[in-house]
Amino acid sequence: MKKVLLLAGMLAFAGIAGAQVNIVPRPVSLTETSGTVSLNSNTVVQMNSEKLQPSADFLNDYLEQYYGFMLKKGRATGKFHIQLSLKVDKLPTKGAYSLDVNDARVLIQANSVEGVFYGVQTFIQLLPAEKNAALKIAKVHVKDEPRFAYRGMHLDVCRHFFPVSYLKKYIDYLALHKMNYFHWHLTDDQGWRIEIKKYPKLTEVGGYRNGTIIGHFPGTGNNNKHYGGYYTQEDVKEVVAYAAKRYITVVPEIEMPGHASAAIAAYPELSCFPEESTQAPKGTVWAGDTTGKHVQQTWGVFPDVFAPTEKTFAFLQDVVDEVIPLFPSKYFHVGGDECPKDNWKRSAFCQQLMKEKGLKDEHELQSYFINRMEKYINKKGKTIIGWDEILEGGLAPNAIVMSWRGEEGGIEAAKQKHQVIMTPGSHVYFDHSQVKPDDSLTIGGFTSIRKVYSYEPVPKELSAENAKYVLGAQANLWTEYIPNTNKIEYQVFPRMGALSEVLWSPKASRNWDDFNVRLEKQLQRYKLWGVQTGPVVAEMK
Ligand code: TNX
Repeated sequence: MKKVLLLAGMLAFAGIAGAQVNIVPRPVSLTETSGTVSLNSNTVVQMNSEKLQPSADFLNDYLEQYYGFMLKKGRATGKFHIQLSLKVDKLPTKGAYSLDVNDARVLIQANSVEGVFYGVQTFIQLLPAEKNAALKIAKVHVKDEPRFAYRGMHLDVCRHFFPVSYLKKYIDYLALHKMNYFHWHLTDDQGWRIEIKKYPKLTEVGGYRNGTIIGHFPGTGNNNKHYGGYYTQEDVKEVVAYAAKRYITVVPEIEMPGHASAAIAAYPELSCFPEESTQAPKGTVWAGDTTGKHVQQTWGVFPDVFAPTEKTFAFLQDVVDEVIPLFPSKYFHVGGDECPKDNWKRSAFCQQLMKEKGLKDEHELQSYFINRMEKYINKKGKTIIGWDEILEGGLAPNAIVMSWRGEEGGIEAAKQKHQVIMTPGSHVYFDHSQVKPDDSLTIGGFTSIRKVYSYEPVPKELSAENAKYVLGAQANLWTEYIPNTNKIEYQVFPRMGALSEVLWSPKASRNWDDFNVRLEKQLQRYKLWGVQTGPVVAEMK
């Protein structure tokens, strides 16, 4: 039995590395038989369930966009056709599918709608990567399923703002890589980006800044340009619905208690010191009024954070009340990172509160803050996610931890039997440079595609039992140095290809040389999509 499996594995390997078939992420098994079939505008796409419409639509949109035609809908009459099929049998994993191409038909089969959608993504990669090429398709048999349940990409829309039309494109890229979570970082010091009807100033005031530093922090000046934007609740619904048709869950992030300058600019009473003016960090040049509270114009971490008052909790609960109905996701990200404790230390109110609640330091005060919000959010049926700082001072009972300062937070949380999502700065920060020296302005760091490819989301320190708490991983795209969508793509590609394989494919099949062969074709696909990618760099350090 073992021998047969091994042989099947080797054949699959040979098939994937062959000239025609180059799938990213690498499927669990793929075998190729000789010969091809052809696709054209007379080919019928047929489904056995209305629920598969989003998969058929995605395929047709792709065909139309890149090859200029759509498939016919309806019943195939014995001719070559594409069959999408939901089949109630117990395939092992959510998202599992099979794809079969032979002379009679293409059959994509799964026991979940997601599975069929992933089968469509693999099928799309059998198409030529050149526009308007003859649509000859290899005959293959694929059996596939994802390794991790959480396969995410993040986008910071606060440091720079991107329109809904682009978010849809970004979501399409995720879908094409079989990713299933979009972490939408909606609030930060440099902009509050989601309409909250009860607090209109959050976006009227908090959505805009008077300028932005020029160049690398602390900058060589300020561009003095009024900058910002926000999403209405209607926009948010549109993005969430678009993602849902691609089986991508959108996770909103509302930052607390730190990274709150924009909210405080709108409502100064949320600060420990409402009368104090916003400070610009040393060496930075400020644009406009220097008195009163302002949205930040530069990058970093700022001391003016939410005061843990009843007023703040009432405010945040109101915000949660408006945000939750917009997002079907069972997760709600509360941030929790980089909250300086300076103001809490100086504040008589905070010190008194700590005494009353028996909190021994400001870390425990942060923990109190997150715990309170968790309770509120749990009551509404949602689970919180927080950056790994939420471990400090004691983890909220049901929280999921996003480990970003290396793997330690993830290891610790898993040992405490909390679920974790790995996003370590060492391997999956797509704001870092992917080439040395930098060929454009980035935040710094060096994370080549090979380094991303080498990433193993389950830390070796975890026992098999604790490893079960690792839901998956995510790459983060912080946009301090990403002012436009071309730069997003330059930073994201080709690294997203490597990440998709880390998250989807079996650990045992991870092989850089094999990936490199398939990457050639993947780079051609990126070109087809009109993406300008960053370079492929094999150095690790
Ligand atoms: C740290 S990762 C941050 C962000 C920055 C990023 C830059 C995290 C939870 N916080 O606020 O944008 O570094 O790489």
